[in-house]
Amino acid sequence: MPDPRLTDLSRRLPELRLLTEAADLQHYGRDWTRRWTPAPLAIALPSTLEEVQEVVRWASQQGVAIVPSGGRTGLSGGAVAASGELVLSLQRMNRVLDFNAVDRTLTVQSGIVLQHVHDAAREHGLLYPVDFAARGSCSIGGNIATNAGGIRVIRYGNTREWIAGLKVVTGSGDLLELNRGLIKNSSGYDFRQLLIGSEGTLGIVVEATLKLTDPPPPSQVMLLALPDMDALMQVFALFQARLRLQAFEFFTDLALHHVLAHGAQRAIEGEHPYYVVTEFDAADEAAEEVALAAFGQALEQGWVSDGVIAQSEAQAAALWRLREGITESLAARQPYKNDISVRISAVPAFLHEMRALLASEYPDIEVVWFGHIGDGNLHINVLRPADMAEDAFIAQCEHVTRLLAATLQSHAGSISAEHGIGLVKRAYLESTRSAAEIALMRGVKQVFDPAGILNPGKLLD
Ligand code: 2HG
Ligand code: ZN
Repeated sequence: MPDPRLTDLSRRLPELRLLTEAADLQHYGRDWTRRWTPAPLAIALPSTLEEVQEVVRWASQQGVAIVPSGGRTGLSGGAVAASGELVLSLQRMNRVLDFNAVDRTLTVQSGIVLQHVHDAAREHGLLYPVDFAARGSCSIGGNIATNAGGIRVIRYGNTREWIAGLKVVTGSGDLLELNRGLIKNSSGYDFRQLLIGSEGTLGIVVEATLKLTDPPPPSQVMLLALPDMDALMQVFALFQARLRLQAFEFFTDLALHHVLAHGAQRAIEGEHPYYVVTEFDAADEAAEEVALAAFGQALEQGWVSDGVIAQSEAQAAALWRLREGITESLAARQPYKNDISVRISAVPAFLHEMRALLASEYPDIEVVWFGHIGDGNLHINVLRPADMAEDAFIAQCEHVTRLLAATLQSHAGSISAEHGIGLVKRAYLESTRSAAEIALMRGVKQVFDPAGILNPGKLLD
């Protein structure tokens, strides 16, 4: 017997593609967290924004929760549907709608894959600069929902910086056209920025107008080996003063171990506790000389112990793989993830406290750290030992996360730098946002989504 609510939906929208097969419910009901068992009611794949509006009106009348869904590469459970929700996948709404050479904007449907945005910008001789390892499968709508950051934030900022306009369907089914591509618009509350990072709880992004910029100048990629943790920020300060950085990313020897075991090529011999992959503008030989001089100075100071500079695009890609391949190399272990940030100036003190905490709380557990150290953003991936039950492991990680949240709070940091709060970090939101802020967040949610149907349970409980 088909669910009468779905029969009603099909009657209202006979053209709407709806999936209810068990394999589809599995596939669309989860993201990369893999912790929750998918259990959606059905999957809707609209092809127009009018269909999205009508689905929302139906959901509001029937009291069905909606989980907006893009590439489901999220790491915080923001796209998980484990409680009878309708997954509203934007996958079929994936077209480039417009390129405007004068405004230097690209208008896209929100289901478009990030890589396709990069390609479309490049075809017009321009750059959409937000970039990270999931580029081939994440969608721009998901990037907007989490204000995604990635590997070039140090140069270009987060997704927030690159959104000139949004079309959004609210929880009442209204279509909002936010900012409409304007550069200057001082006309009251900027709902566009409110929607960015709202994790599907205030509205469903259906279209976005993206700002594009000049393509980056020629660059070079360097891998550095560092003898200790303090050297990380010393090298960062030196390189930032001398070079125009595009990226400054770090990982530990344990991260390297996993990524090499997953097929990446070793680039520096020997044992070193920390590594940095950095990319910087290098238009000519003179620029390369400056980089080598900075490296020489770091070597003299004892802040780096070895390094290589890529001699070809292939070698640059191989160096990047050592950093970008980490998540995939750990995926089969279903790590427990923290994604935290502090101000750059607070990184050295925070790192010391964090390392002491992790060492004492996870004595026999592999803890892999890496991340965007030049932005003050660290990823901590905790690996469950084979002989530890999943429940006990999660309980242990949640206990440590509470302690980590307190440490972060004392350094005025954030429990979620770029992956979002979702389900994974909901219990720790208070460590980053005040009670007054959370009360206002609830109030805003009520205004945009009066029936409480948009991604309930994510971000706020
Ligand atoms: C990255 O920086 C991503 O590679 C994923 O944000 C981080 O897997 C992670 O914890
Ligand atoms: Zn990251």
